[in-house]
Amino acid sequence: MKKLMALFLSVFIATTVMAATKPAPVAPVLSGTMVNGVRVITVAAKKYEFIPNPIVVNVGEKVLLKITATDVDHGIGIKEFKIEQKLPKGSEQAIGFTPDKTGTFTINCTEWCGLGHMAMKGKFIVLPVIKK
Ligand SMILES: [Cu+2]
Repeated sequence: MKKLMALFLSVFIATTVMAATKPAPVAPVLSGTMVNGVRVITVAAKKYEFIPNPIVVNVGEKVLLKITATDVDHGIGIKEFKIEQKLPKGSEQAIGFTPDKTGTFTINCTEWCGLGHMAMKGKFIVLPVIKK
């Protein structure tokens, strides 16, 4: 009986320690800065990525992406929000919209930009409004 108690206790301690050391889930950090109620996010498109990645916003807030292709021509597409914009090299393009649904969406490059074009993707994360 003592052995059983010892076993039970050691299992209990082990699971408690494991639970305590398990890293807490990291909440995504919102991108950009708020300017007069608009979330303004400066984005760079370059072979073969979008920076920052992911781009994180809140649902229902106005978003302004100020996006520049820095090396060659690129494009940005987020089909769930009907966004498709050519990004001529070196020319900042402003894209404003208000995300109306939550989730994780794929950002695609929409202009052929080289061998890595098909893999040039980013994540666009729309967070739900957290009720307090
Ligand atoms: Cu491309």
